[in-house]
Amino acid sequence: DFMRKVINNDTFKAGEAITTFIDQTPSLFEVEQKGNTVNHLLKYIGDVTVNGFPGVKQEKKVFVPDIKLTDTFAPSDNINAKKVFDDLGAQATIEWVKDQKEVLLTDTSMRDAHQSLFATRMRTKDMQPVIEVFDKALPDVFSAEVWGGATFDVAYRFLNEDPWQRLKFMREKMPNTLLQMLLRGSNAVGYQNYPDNVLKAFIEKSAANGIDVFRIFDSLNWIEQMEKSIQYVRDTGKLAEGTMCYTGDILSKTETKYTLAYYENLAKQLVDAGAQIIGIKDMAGLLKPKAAYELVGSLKQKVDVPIHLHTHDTTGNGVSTYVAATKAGVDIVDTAMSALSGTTSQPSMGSLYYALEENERQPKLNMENVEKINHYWQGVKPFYNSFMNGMTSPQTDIYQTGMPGGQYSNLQQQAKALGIEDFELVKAKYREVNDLLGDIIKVTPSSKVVGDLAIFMIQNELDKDNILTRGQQLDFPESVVDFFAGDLGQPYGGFPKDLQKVVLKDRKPITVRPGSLAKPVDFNKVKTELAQKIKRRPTEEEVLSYILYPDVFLGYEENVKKFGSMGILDTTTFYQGMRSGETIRLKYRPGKTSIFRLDSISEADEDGNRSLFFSVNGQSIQISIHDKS
Ligand code: 3PY
Ligand code: ZN
Repeated sequence: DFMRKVINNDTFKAGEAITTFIDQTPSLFEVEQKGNTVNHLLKYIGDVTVNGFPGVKQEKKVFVPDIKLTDTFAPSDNINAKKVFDDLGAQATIEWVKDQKEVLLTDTSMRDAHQSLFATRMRTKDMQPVIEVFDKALPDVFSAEVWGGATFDVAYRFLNEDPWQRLKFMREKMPNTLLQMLLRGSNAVGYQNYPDNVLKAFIEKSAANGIDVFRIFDSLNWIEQMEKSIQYVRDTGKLAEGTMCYTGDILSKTETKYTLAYYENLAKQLVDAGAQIIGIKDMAGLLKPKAAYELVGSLKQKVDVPIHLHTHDTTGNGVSTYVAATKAGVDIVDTAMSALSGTTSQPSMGSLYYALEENERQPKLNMENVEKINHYWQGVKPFYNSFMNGMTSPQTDIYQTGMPGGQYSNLQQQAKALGIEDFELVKAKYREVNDLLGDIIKVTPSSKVVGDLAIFMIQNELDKDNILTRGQQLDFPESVVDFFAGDLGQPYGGFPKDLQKVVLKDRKPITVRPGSLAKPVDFNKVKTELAQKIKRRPTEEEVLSYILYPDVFLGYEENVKKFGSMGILDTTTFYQGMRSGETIRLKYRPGKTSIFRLDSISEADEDGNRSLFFSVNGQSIQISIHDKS
């Protein structure tokens, strides 16, 4: 109703709407504003206005009201997980977790939830108000998962943000909450294997910048790919959560591969490797309530470490799964704030709370605070409409497709960008590919292999019957070739040999841990090389980013040079630019607000350039932008 009033408002229709923005605190502001000038901003706004933002529909600029989280929250003096960890260390924290009667929670709103709902596109700016109050509002959670997974590269790639700065900011503002990240074992926060010394340095820097809990998984559940990460985390004194990815169905009579015994065995191997917590990562939401009860119950018997369960609500059964797991003694479960929960994201924190009413294990939560924060997220969500995956109801076919929640919206974007609009077709191919590969664990990056191959097969009209013959003439996507070459490790049950031959052609696959063959990176050499490229001394964190994502990092650097830093822009303008006649207010220096108005846009000249006529605080500025259309 409010939105309709806004849209029908005469001022808005005349293009006079003033887009306001969330107030910045000076600290984030200063970090973000280095080197920003009006011209930088105009260039960025001009570019997005003329050329759009990848994946964003441009026609309609959603007017979003000023969203603020102004509530004050009383400080808590409860003993919580972070306090025990800071005062007494990792082992004491594990004991403390085991002693809690109530089930503990991890809030995934600022990592997995937006990764799974809107392709990881949430900007730090929109998290900031929650970051500022999290410690006070939710002191009794076990942790906040705020970093890692896809958030690292997406920040550089699409948000024009430095993920390390986001982490530093969170650490500074959330001193009383354990910060948790998702680490893809030897693939770190990438899609490929990295040498051991890179992995070690990455873990050390993540720990030093504020990560307390590392959820370590391998996309093929291959223990050898997790041992090093677990060890490196242990060496920092932080918490190593050794994780098994859940696939298949332990309840099914026909399940011969991913059985209860398979998971029990894996959990024991993880504990032997040094894991202090066992994570069950149900990335697709396949763990049915009864299966959760049996799996958690049996793990509680078999290993003496806390069990941390992660699921996605894609099938609609997430809360039931957690209730069953709670009865079986699960120690910690992952939830997101309601507005950012459900479907491909985690189950709702509030829903779980009420589902456990009268249960002695109901989590400790101040629901009034939960609702306030949720209200804020509700306001933020429409900023990201363009990236939503369109799933508005439970998808029980996921029990067959097995596609991770975090992949769903990303693969949809990827397919769309290639002109494949029919996502049902992509899902069907995804299943076919999984069968072809011998039923593998599907989670980043192995899920990307399945997704890439599915899209490739659609594009090349391949199916399971012709791939072995027609495939001989085709170059397969890089991720698929690397997978068959053993670069992601060895899948449980081995590779399908015929297809491996067709994909690899003359390349010989490896059968050992890729990291055991990888040459250590010479950090000093890379640092010199990077310094030459960016013409300044990089930080050690930046050297790591460059090693992980060379092109993405350099692209980000170039954008910062060209456009300055984007933290100042409200999210709607960041993704959609401006419309003729529109005015926005920007605080581009603390205490100083500027009024930007886009007066008009010219037609493109013969070189394809358009002139944009702005007035900034009443002064006319004209800029020229190349129209790429
Ligand atoms: C990631 O690796 O980013 C995931 O969230 C996998 O589920
Ligand atoms: Zn997840």
